[in-house]
Amino acid sequence: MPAASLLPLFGSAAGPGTLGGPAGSGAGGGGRKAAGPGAFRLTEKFVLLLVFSAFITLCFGAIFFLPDSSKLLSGVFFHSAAGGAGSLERIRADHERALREAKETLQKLPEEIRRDIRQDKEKLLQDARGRKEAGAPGLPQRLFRQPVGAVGQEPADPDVRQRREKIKEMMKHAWDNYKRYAWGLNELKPISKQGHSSNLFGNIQGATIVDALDTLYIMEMKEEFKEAKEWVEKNLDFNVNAEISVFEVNIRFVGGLLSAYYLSGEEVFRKKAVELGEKLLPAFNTPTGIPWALLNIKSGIGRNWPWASGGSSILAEFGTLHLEFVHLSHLSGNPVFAEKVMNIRKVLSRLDKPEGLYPNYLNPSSGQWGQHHVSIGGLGDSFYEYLLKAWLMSDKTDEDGKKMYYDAVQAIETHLIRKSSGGLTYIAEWKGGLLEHKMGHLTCFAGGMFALGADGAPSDKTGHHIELGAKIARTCHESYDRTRMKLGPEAFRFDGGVEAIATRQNEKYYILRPEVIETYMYMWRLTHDPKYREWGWEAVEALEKHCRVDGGYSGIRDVYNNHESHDDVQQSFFLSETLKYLYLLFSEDDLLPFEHWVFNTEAHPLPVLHKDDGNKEENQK
Ligand code: DMJ
Repeated sequence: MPAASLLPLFGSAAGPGTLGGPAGSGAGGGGRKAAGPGAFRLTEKFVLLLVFSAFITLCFGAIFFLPDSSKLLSGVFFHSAAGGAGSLERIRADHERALREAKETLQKLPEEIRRDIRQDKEKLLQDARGRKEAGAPGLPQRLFRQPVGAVGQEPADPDVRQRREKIKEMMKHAWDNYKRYAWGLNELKPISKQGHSSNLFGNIQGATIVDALDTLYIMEMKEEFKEAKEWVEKNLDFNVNAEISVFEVNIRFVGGLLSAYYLSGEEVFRKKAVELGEKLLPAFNTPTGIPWALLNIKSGIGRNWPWASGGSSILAEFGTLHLEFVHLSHLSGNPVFAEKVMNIRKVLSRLDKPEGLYPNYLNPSSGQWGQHHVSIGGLGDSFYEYLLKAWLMSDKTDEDGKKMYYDAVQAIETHLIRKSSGGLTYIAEWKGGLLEHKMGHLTCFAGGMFALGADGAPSDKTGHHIELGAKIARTCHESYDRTRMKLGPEAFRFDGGVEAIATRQNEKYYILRPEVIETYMYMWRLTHDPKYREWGWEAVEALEKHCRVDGGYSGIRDVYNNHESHDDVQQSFFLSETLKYLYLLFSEDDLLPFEHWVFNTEAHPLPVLHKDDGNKEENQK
């Protein structure tokens, strides 16, 4: 009963004047006005009793059921009861813990305190997101449509077909031995026939399996693909206490899983890719949002390589997340991934660039460049690659990526690209304005990149970019041809009277790297000049002769030596990149065509997000 309707009755009961006014002046109140308490009739007494007991019930109800009323009661009524000692203990313990935490906080640097606060906030947000999703666990439903070119025709030419078969056989040899001796571990040691673990992946396991998935798929090695998928389903575990390289885990694991999903449509790969992407997010908890190089995926604590100039993050590392993170947003419906990499873009575009060049080191706290070292090889390389490919993957809508790429190429041409007296074009390294006339094996990928970018260059420059690609391909081929084993060294120089030759002992090794073959593949696709297939085949013969061993494929310590000294590592990128690019070099152009796919820097194909497929949003984030 509403309390207001009780009042007139109480007014009457208490006698005139106590609750006077309208209460006593109602139409039905005339007979009671002159009557004393003793004059109540039995029914009236009964009604009054009922009303009174209802009121008492209501008051107690309020005390017990209003929020926090139980605490109030226990404080007021039960304070000195038996539980009191326990709660005092608890209060004391809480107090001591708070004091301890305050002391620890005071010992921290202001920067660490700020970072902790940010991490706590991020965690709260993530928990909130998690709770929101708990109503509908998992990823949004997605209709899988296999992109064009996931499978291709057999090569028409029987010789080409035979060569391609040979490359597939090489893949089988590498895979079978990994399976036999190192199954489930990261890589294979083909001489000692056991597993090899690199600290790049912490204790995440199975790098070779995840890196090889898409190569197995395009080579139609169906049984092997199936067993790899089963391993991923049952064993690939990211809930580990591991400090990992954000870059390596992204390009190999996230990239490998994304490609495997887009080729096969198997949901497990989408789920695992997004799960891993989420684990990488705390790496972005820095004052600028430029991610740490290393991250403990359990604690979410990040740091940079101790050797990096002034605590900097590395250009090629934080600049090589874009393609994968845009796809993670596309597949998860969660914009956070794309936002993180677009912020990297913003930070970079606001910075002054010395001579238009991007130094390899950037401090994630101050947002300032470290040493002014510039390289299109190690520490810089795939940053440039991802600017171009971000534009291509966006179906050519990412205008900022495009502009940054072509401006960078212009600066590279002006300041780094030189011609040797013997006529070889090379890309030097830049150290605070001085050139080091050295080119890394890694830099050789740039031939393919220049050719791939020719199409978007201003119309008078298209041919020039293709030519530049061709010249770099020739130089890199020379670096192979001028060794005894016909495999390229880690770095070669153009000074001290040599051209395209390694002069330092610690630059003479070959670790099954793909970059030169990668450039042959792009040049072949874009020009159909048969010399690129010939050069690719020379590399196959050299790999078979010097790197193939009973237990798989191994790197070589000195490619200028008469005898092989093996380094005893079968790198996972040999299966994901070197063999895949060779296979594509001897395939028809309809397998993974460039209009529909871009390759991440580990050769994992990712589909172009076509505007007309409703992908406009991701492209413009
Ligand atoms: C690969 O992991 C990637 O290509 C990366 O961008 C650079 N180096 C290795 C292979 O050489």
